[in-house]
Order: sequence, then C-alpha cells, then structure tokens
Amino acid sequence: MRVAVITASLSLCISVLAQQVYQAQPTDDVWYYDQAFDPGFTAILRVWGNGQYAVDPTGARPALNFSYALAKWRLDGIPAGRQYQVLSAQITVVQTQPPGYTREEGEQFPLEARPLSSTNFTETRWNFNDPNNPEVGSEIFGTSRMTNYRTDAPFAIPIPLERELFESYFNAAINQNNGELGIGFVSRLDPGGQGGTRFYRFYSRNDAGGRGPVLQIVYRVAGDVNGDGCTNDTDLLLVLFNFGTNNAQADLNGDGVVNDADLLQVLFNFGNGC
Ligand SMILES: [Ca+2]
Ligand SMILES: [Ca+2]
Ligand SMILES: [Ca+2]
Repeated sequence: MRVAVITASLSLCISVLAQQVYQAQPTDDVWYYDQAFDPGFTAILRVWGNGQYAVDPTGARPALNFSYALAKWRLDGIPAGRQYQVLSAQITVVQTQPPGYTREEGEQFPLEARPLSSTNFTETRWNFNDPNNPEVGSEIFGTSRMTNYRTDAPFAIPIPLERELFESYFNAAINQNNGELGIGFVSRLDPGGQGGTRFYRFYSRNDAGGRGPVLQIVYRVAGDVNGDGCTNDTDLLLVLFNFGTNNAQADLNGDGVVNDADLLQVLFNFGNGC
C-alpha cells in the first residue's frame, strides 16, 4: 500500500519538464567565399562543392570550386556544469525559389551540416582573409532531405542530425565554449555543369521574412527522469517503479521499454547537475 502511494506521487511529478526544447535562429551567419558580396548580411547563403568534395581537400579557403556557409548559435537557457542527453536535433533551412538543382541532384549531393573548429567569428567583423576563421570539420552531423522539394515556391530543407554524433558537440558547446555552437554548411553539389546556377541558396538570419536557419534540439539532463535538473535517487526510484513498463519518461534511451539500460543511464549519471 505504501509503495503504491509513493508510486502514484512519483508518477505525478514525472511529467514535469523532463524534456526541453531549444529552438532558435543563429546569432551570426556568413557566406564564406572569396567573391562573396556582403557576406555578413546577405539575405541568402550559398553553398557548393566540386562534385567530389564538399570541403576543399587542400585545406584552402573556399574559392571558385567551393563555397560554404557558417552559422553559430547561442544556447541560451541551458546551464553549464552538467551533461545533457540529446533526444533529437535538426536544422531546417529554406531554399529560395527556384532551386538550381533537381530533386535527384539534391538527394545525390545533399547539404551537409558539420562542426566548426571554433565560433570565433561574427557577421559584423567578418573578414575572408582572417587567419583565425573557423575550419569546417570532416564529421557530418546530418544531411539534407528533399522531401519538400518544389520549384514554384521556396521550400524547407530539413537536416536531421545524428543524435549520438551531435550529443558530444552539444555538450562541449555548453560546457567548454560558453554556450556557443557553430555549424558549417557544405555540399558536394557542383554548379559547373549547369552554367553556374546549380547550388544551394538558402535564407540567412538577415532575411526580412524571418526564413533563416533554425536549430531545434530536444534534450534533457542525462539520467534525469523527473526533469528537476539533477540525477539522483528520485530518478533511480522512478526507473525502478516503472521497470518493465513502457513509461515514456522513465524510458531514458527511448527504446520503448524501461529496463536495465535505463537504470544504467541513471547510475552512470548519478549526481549529474545536483
Ligand atoms: Ca548573416
Ligand atoms: Ca531528477
Ligand atoms: Ca529504455
């Protein structure tokens, strides 16, 4: 009887804010290209590659055969000093009308979201020749989907991010980079074959219509079942009391069942955020 009462009261607080959602446009985005006009404040970012590579393999700055877009976000409202579990993450950009590529070309040569070596840039002080400009990493967090492709209107390009790849980058941004997270947009798509018009053109944060890139992250404090920001014995009990059920909040790894894998997540993160 006593256990039943405790279980009921724990279940009541289980639904409170366990998962949180961050969603925002970048604080800065720039068109990284040697001939870029108004790179910090252009309303349209442009990305292309050489058909084989998305990032110049010589390590040179993007010019002629390559064009990148850089963006950085400030992860406001997510406290440092704890580890987070990323449940899902996605960047959505909006392609201008009309696209310079077919749906098939978009699928074959997707837009890629990659890490940046630093967030040491701003659109107001952007200088193509600055030796400290960020480098685009080799890891690919996610590639674009052409599900909304159309030629008669701008369309949203979702770039779902690989949860496990992105999670450590997200944690590093919060705990080691003052909450700043940088993303490089690149693609292998080669404009050459289409008279120079076949490349990604998507709105920047400076678009008057507000159609700039949006980063959405669903996250929670790792191991924190009840969402109070601390992983402790309360969370342990919630997993134990829901053991064998499909309780969504206690199912920390999201595989549809509360079992020892979820218990281990609490134990490995015990004390996190407390
Ligand atoms: Ca910008
Ligand atoms: Ca907790
Ligand atoms: Ca589970």
